[in-house]
Amino acid sequence: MYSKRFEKEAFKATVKDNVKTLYRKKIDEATPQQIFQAVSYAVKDIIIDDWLATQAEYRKKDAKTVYYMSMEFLMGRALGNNLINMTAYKEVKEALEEMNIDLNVIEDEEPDAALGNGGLGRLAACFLDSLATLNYPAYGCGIRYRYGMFKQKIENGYQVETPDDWLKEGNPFELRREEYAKEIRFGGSIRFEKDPVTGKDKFIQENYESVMAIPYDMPIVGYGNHVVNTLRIWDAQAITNFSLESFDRGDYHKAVEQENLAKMIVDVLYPNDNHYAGKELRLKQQYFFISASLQAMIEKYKKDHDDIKKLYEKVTIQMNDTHPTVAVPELMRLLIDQEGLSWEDAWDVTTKTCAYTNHTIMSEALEKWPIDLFSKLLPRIYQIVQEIDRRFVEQVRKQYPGNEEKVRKMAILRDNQVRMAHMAIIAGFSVNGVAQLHTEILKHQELKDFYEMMPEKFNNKTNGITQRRFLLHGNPLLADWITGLIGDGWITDLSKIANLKPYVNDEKFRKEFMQIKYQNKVRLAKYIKEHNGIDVDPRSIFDVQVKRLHEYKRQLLNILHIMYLYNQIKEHPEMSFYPRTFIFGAKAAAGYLRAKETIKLINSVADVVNNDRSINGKIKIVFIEDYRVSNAELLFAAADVSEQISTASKEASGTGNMKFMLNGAPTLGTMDGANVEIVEEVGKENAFIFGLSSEEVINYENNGGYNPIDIYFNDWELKRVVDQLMDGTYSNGNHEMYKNLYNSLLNTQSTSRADMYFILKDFRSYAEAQKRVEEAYRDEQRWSRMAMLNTACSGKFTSDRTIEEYVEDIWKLEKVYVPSGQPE
Ligand code: T68
Repeated sequence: MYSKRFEKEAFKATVKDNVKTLYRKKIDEATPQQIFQAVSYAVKDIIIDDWLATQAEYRKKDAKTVYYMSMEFLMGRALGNNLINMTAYKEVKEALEEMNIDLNVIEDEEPDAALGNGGLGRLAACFLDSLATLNYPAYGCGIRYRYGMFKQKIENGYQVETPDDWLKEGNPFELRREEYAKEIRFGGSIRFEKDPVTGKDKFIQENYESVMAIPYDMPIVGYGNHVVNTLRIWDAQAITNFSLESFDRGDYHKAVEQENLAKMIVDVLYPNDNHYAGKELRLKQQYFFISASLQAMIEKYKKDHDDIKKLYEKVTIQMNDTHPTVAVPELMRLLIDQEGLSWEDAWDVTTKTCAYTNHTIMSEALEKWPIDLFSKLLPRIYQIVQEIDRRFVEQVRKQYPGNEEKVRKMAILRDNQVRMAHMAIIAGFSVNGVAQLHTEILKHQELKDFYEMMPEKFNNKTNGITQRRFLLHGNPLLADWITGLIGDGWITDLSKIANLKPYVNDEKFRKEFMQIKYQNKVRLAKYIKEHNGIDVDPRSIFDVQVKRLHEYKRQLLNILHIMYLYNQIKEHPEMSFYPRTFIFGAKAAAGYLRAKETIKLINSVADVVNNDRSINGKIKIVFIEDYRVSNAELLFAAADVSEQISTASKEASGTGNMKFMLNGAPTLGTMDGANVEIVEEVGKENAFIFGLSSEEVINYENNGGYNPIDIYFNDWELKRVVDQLMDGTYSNGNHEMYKNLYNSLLNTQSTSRADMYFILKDFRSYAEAQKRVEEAYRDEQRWSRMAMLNTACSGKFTSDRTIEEYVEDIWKLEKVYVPSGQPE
């Protein structure tokens, strides 16, 4: 479709030209990084034509737009993905080959745009891909962090964080839009005045500090449809630019200080997933990008419409968790203070515009801002929150007379805190969970009172992932093979992948499928050799757990089980054991002690086991350093077993589970999050399910937990493993190294419950499930059928399906078709 502009000779000439103008070099003198830049600019040049055409068409059609507000967009690399979606990947690869340039090598020059922690941020990125591909007008709104998710180094087995200087070489795809800069105000005080003319109340913020928000736009290319949407991320800049004037007056330091204070807002992404820290700078970040995005949104709306009371007909704001929830009072502020609406009218607009997605039920992740901090930083916003709360409490009292318990549980302001989730639910017209099980738990446990009072708001939107990145780009061998069998319809309609099902019954096709898996394992083995110096056998079972390190995700269960297997093999060298390669990848939040100890444990066990020649390489353990979107693509493609072993009820959905399934790796997991729906699609005979159910877990929790001591004393093999945390086996005799982990399982000293995540409780059930994995793998016929069926049954888990559901039930958007923006 783009073949005209990607006509090889023309494209090659542009790349050469770009190398010349950017670097004053000939192509054969350019570094791979320089070639990456030159190629990217050539690609961007073509994208811009469609970008212009798309935005013009949206305006002409006056189409409703969704604003996806998110503190995180975990985009990964852009070049390969853009080429894929422009359906020009193969042509460009060939063109570059003719210049002796390997596109894969060039792609590796691009740093990941890691403006997110994990699932929540990556979901936002998949949603943008699907929105553009499905022809829906959409903006992603976020922050242009100067430093994204930290880079992880493993030194002596420990995680060491280093800054992610992702903009060092410049970002060829972004566009700075100085002309849309917005002023953002913090702090000060509010004076209140009657307008002499209208007699209305006026609120004047005084003695505030302000910064400028400057937008950078990134193109989001739809697949093969000429649509280019926008991810708008905001940079911060001091208002009084470091001026000569202040320099002359000797205010040099003050000027620099201001400059630095402003910049600090967007310096760094907070590296916690599923955890709330309550830092002032974080709230500043939230208000900063929300206020800027809403100001820009209203300005854009007013260009073509004069009735602000009908804003909701053209705009929906989707809040990705509670992080963007200041959007509620900020929209109220803009409508009342700037647009002159009454409270009632402003509330009507706001509550028809805002919708909220919940991503967790864990209490430690819920945002509850201290009122003190909140009201000082955002004085006018706090007044508005107070009024929202006052009116809501009035309503609760009316509906539940005499029931002050309800007020206590449901109010926004309580115990000196602003409870952001409550505000999001009260003001949002939609509240959704991210998998069926999660939504049911929200309705009947965590948010029970809200569900009873406003059941119509609650709905489920099971997460999804984009097959364009996680199959078409990440696993080209499998993608081509599938297209050869069933055509390429699956690329934009993943339900078509079910057409693989008939081929599952034919041994020839199953063999081919496994042959591709093998080649992907060879590709990963090469990566592991280069990065870890470890030899792994691609014929062994590749058992993979990659995700953020968190206690509830239970990487500890996985490694304890490996320690147990190792003990067994040592004790019974003759026992039959199918060789396994256990692969981990995970970043731990910098201040999360137990998580970091778990990384050290994995690496120490790896050291001992990988170097024990007596076990003949039956077990290998690999910790992939700096797990991120780009190397994730290799891992999903090469996995045999997908470890999804969270404590039931804790993982809201999971999305990695879907990426593994799509690439033909059966799930070894608990009945948690979207695992439940995966099993529903593929059949439980094609997965390995174990452990407590969510009801059982919740039951224990409501009754004060369970006692792991009984299990510990009654299962000597498990006891031995737990004791090995303390006896120096994996710490060169140091008895303290894993004491936090040991205590988390058994203790009693700490304030929290022992084994909060039911690791010992689920251990035997997990070990049995692992035995079933081994048995199944030994039977080649059976395994190949299971693996291929996982791919064939993954149709539901595309983010295209998820987005169509959001559009249908919440956003009510219309598709807009865009003619090619290419000049003829
Ligand atoms: C994840 N949440 C869920 N949070 O854990 C996962 N939190 O089950 C789900 O599939 C995914 O969201 C998408 O719905 C997160 O990733 C965070 O990263 C996060 C970040 C900051 C603060 C709190």
